[in-house]
Amino acid sequence: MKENGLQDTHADIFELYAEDPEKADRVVFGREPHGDRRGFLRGAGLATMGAVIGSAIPFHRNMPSGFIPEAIAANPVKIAGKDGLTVLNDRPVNAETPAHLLDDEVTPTARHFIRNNGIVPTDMDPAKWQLQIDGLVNTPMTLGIEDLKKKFEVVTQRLTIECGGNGRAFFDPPARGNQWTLGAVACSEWTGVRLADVLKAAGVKENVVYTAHVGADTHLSGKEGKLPISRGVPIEKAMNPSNLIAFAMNGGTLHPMNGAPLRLVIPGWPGSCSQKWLKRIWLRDVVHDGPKMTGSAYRVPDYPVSPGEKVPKSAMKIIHAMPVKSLITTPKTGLSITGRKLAVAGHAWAGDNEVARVDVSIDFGASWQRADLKSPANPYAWQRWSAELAFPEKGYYEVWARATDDEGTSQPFAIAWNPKGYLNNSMHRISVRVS
Ligand SMILES: Nc1nc2c(c(=O)[nH]1)N[C@H]1C(S)=C(S)[C@@H](COP(=O)(O)O)O[C@H]1N2
Ligand SMILES: [Mo]
Repeated sequence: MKENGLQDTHADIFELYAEDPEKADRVVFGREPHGDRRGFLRGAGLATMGAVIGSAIPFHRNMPSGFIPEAIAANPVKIAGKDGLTVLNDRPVNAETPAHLLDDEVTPTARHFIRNNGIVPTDMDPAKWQLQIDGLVNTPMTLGIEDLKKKFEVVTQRLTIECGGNGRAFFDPPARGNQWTLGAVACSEWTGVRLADVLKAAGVKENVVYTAHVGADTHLSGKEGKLPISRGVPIEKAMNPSNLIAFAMNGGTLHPMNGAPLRLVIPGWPGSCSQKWLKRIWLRDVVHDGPKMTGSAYRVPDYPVSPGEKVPKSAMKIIHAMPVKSLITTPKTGLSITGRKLAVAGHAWAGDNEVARVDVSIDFGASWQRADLKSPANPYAWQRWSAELAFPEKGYYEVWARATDDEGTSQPFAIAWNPKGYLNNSMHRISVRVS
């Protein structure tokens, strides 16, 4: 087991073969732009396959396109304490959860996605952990986890965290960054103290406009003192009573990859606001300018752009709330059924808003059927929806789901393209064959 929790190098290709052989095939074998036949293993693909296998492949010309070498098939990547996640990268570790494994109302720790920007800290001892609250406060504080539990009310909440880049893989033209498909989202049950209570105890000065969050992870370059990511939120958002400084996840300790032993959970906004391995909250009188706060990171154009359009930096504004979105978590896409009826279900969430309705379609959006929708367990918990479908005859169908928030905003069919691949809340669809 390597220090980062992965049991294998070249995790991306291994996992790609395990989860999406066709995509792996394209990556390794190269795509033939014309004709139905893919190329032979060659060039970069051959080198990659060789590196993964750990040696040259003398008879590589005989390997059929799409072939999964046994050495790869027999070696799926495992992250300790995680189950069924698709690993996108191993340095830093990034892994998402297939939609059908997100069916639980409360996402189990083993299924909570991982988005790391740097190297996970090695020392996560909760007994020694200290959180510093400083900057523009009346009383700077240093608090251990036991201090937090003693001094403040401990609360448990189901809170949705979604990466700002979830859905980036569907961008055309593509956007650089982790190619998340659907599963960089989760709603675990978090236990901790309210960020607002801690800030009030420290005494927020009049001139504070933004928080700045610092974690204990280190930069990929290994440069000392260089932070991989340090984001913040406007003080008004920071004071929302749903934000937690969390020391427990689903009734247990935080998973090491999800920020053990202490993290922020700022639901409804990009996951990047929820600093893991939390060491310091610094209150500032300017918009925080830490790594991934400036330039075009976590920013979208302040006007609609066409796909591929160049956007001046000055027009890129910081993302606040995440948009309304839903997932179909049951059944898994690609299902074949013999009857005419099918139960479908999933979750919906809407940034700082509540979801008001979910509709489903089996005819490519020509008509819609209203789904049953539950109220959230608490603010910022995703909401369970379900529907009973009846297919008129045999054939190929797609089930589409569309959530609408309490301001009347619905999920679009098309992606609102932006240069960095954020906020893809286009409708989720699954395929169903009825025979
Ligand atoms: N210290 C630290 N906090 C972090 C990150 C990180 O790389 N380092 N990644 C952020 C991003 S971009 C996201 S989407 C969430 C993901 O939380 P998770 O890995 O627990 O799912 O953590 C955020 N907090
Ligand atoms: Mo993220």
